[in-house]
Amino acid sequence: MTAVGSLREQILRLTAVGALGTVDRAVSPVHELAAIAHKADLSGGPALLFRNVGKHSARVVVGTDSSRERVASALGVELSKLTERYASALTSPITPTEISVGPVHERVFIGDAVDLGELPILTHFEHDGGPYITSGIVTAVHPVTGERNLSYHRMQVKGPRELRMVIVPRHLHRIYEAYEDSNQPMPVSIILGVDAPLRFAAGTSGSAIPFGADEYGISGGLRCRPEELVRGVTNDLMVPAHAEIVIEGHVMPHLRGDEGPFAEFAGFYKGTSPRHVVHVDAVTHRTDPIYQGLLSGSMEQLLLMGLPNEPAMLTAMRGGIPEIRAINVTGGGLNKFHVVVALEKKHSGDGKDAIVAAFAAHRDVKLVVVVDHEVDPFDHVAVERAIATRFRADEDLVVISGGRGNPVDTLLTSVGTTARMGMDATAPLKGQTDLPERAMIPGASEVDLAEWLSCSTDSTSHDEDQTAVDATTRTAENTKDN
Ligand SMILES: Cc1cc2nc3c(=O)[nH]c(=O)nc-3n(C[C@H](O)[C@H](O)[C@H](O)COP(=O)(O)O)c2cc1C
Ligand SMILES: [Mn+2]
Repeated sequence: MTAVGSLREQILRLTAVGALGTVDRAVSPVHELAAIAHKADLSGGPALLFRNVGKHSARVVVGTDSSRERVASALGVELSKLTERYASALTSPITPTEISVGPVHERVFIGDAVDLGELPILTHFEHDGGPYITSGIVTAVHPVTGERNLSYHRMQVKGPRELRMVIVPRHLHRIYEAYEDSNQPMPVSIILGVDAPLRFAAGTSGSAIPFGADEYGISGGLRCRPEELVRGVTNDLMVPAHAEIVIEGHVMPHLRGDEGPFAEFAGFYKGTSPRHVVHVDAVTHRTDPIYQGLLSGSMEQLLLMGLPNEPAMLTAMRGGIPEIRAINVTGGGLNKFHVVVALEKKHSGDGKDAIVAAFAAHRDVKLVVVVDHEVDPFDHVAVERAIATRFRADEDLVVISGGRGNPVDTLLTSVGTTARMGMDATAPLKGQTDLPERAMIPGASEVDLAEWLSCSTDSTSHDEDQTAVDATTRTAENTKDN
């Protein structure tokens, strides 16, 4: 299967596999929609398409990228190949093509015709300062070098044509500084309503790609064909032709205004602080636009933020330790702080070195668990079992204190430092072990259960059916006990 080509195609694909729920009842964009989305997110529910949101004609979709399965399906890859596809998009990006017209320009509002209040921009948490654009991808170009960037920035709506934007020191900030140095406003386009390849490309951070590496090339690499871009109506920035909505504007130099409060991804409020000020010049959208919502701290946000770290870390770690087979930056660790590493151990020191490599590969990592390569790092029970049977805290635990922590971590010291922990849950190498041999049943791994079960062919009697059911139940119970 090939990758989808737009948010609409992704919604169709979700529908086809029964992973889309539609909501026709009237829903308020203030808290109510977020509450429903939150419930679906917590319970592993479907992506949701809301067709009747407040006074708005636009529909709202949330949760299109809430799980690895959904992302793999949108990209048209096997789940087990997701990280590898991403890694190859990073090393072999595909240059975008520029086309002259695209559906994102079916409706155009310029200057005083713009009213951000027309869009169903959501208010999420109880004490959030008001409506926030949380899934907007911001593109800008460096005024001197011409290098382009795509990144996410939350934006608080402050008026019909005004936003406050949070720009922490990364690539967009570097571009902004160049404009500010010459006292010029920075033109930006804010892209809303795109599919998984674009969303995950925009989430690729500077630790994975240097400044100047074009995120549109990565989205092309993720979908295995070039991104199609159209030029803005009030600026020269290129935007995806098939996006649902684009907001064009400029970020003022030497001007800051209040932004906040806002519930950040770790689930705590960030108070009010001075942030960048955006003036909006135009809004363009498809005839019948779909606004893409995103709940702070949801599985979807954590995945958008965290999944891009996986290929980057994998590539960095393999540079030093080629025996690293797979990694899982886990959902429970907010897709950021915890990593399970599957290692084909060749030397007694490999486990500890893999811990060091993981800390070096990403500064946010606080917990590393290293397991042997036959343990699936995505199988939580198998990982815990490896800890139970192959990890002894007095020898296999590494604790490093005093490193830089992530600012959203509420447990940082007064000078912003954190502690890191590594657990080497690999078995000692053969010949150096006094671990007892693992009990095996000859032939067990080759058994295909279906071949052995007597099941409902026409000739089987009811009694035989019942025996098969009993046997199945017993087998299932035995598996559970183990
Ligand atoms: C949903 C989401 C929201 C984010 N919000 C912000 C934000 O408000 N401000 C910010 O500077 N970074 C934010 N980030 C992080 C950056 O957008 C992200 O790290 C991006 O990959 C940085 O790209 P860059 O390396 O090109 O600068 C957010 C990321 C995600 C996934
Ligand atoms: Mn970048």
